[in-house]
Amino acid sequence: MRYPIDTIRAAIGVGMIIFLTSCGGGGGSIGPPPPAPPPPLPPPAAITVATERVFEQVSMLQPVAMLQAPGDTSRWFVVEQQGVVRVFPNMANVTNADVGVFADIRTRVVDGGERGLLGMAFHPDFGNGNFEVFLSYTRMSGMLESVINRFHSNTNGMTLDTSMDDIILTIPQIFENHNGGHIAFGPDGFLYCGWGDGGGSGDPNDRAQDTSNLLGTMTRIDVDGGMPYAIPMDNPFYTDPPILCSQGFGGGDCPEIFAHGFRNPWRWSFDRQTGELWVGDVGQNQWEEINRVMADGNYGWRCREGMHNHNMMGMGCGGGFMDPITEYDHGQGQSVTGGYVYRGSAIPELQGFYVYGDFGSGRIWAIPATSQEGAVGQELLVTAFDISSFAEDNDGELYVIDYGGGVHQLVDAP
Ligand SMILES: [Ca+2]
Repeated sequence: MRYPIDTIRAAIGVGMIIFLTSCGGGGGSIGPPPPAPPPPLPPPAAITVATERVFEQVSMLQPVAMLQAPGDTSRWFVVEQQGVVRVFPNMANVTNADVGVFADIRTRVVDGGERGLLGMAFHPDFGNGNFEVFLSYTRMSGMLESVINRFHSNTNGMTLDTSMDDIILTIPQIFENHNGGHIAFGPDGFLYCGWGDGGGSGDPNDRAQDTSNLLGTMTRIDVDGGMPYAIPMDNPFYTDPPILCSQGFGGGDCPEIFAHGFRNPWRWSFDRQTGELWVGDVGQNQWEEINRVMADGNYGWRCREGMHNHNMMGMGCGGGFMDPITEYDHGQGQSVTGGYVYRGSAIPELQGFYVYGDFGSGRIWAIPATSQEGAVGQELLVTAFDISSFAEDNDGELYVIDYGGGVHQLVDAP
């Protein structure tokens, strides 16, 4: 099963490009020798990294995320798509005997394909008088829907009580794919959520440009400020009083929306130094893209795919799009997995680079976090992993999550 990808399409017509250069026969001509070519420009500083398998003796089934709790480097939490969150000590020689179940919501979740338990976020004050954890998943409730559910730990952070419903919001899903589902608190303390366009091919219902629903958007809500949540006053469509789209749509522009025009913002993160929001938006047939997302930005889909026109018919296609910071075509990969801006210490030359990868090709790239639209990423590695996610520990070191069931740390290489 190939999961964040709709399908891996048959080889795209990437024909071999043959540069025919004329060969000046040259023999016998008389005259001074041609001037020596100028010396080549020095290459950009090389970034040499490798991956190193870690926690090898911990079994995990189709992991889609791995995270640490705020202020706690002693444990890791692994999110399995089927609906289980496992917890284990952050020790090199940890084995399955050390692994516990933090949460098991398999009876709530419908999984398979792009459905399942897709995201998890600790409240920023978790462990500091607060024991709230938010899970994002798909379920059947008459129809398929995406859900964000708040749960509490009654065991001082050891396990999660998942018996009670505290539903924050739901979004009906007509199609099974493009559910987004990643959730995370921003440095502003608000909960951000990424939502796909609702699925199908080509956004058939034109959702991502329609700001009267939450499909195809990044949302930003204040889960501490009201029931089920409050709207930050600087959200682009804030009104007083706000009319919530807590079931996916409302009467007008949804005040939850932070930015829109996404196809499937599967994985994204905040730069821990600058607070900037970096989003990998999975493309359709041609272009995978990385966006640095600003409030009220329109990131183009379905009018645009990457930096290219896709379908300019329909709402929202008049212009004013934000172009991606970088894109790559389907000769390089098929389904982008957003990563993190590296702010760790183990790989000095990677400092300040945004790291991202591809689920289909296993490639990993980096690009300076200061890049402007249209920059080109530097390929770091070609791995054999199905990269479902990246993880960042509390010290800023990065890990690659293989959907096949492994965790690999990014390490420095000579
Ligand atoms: Ca876009």
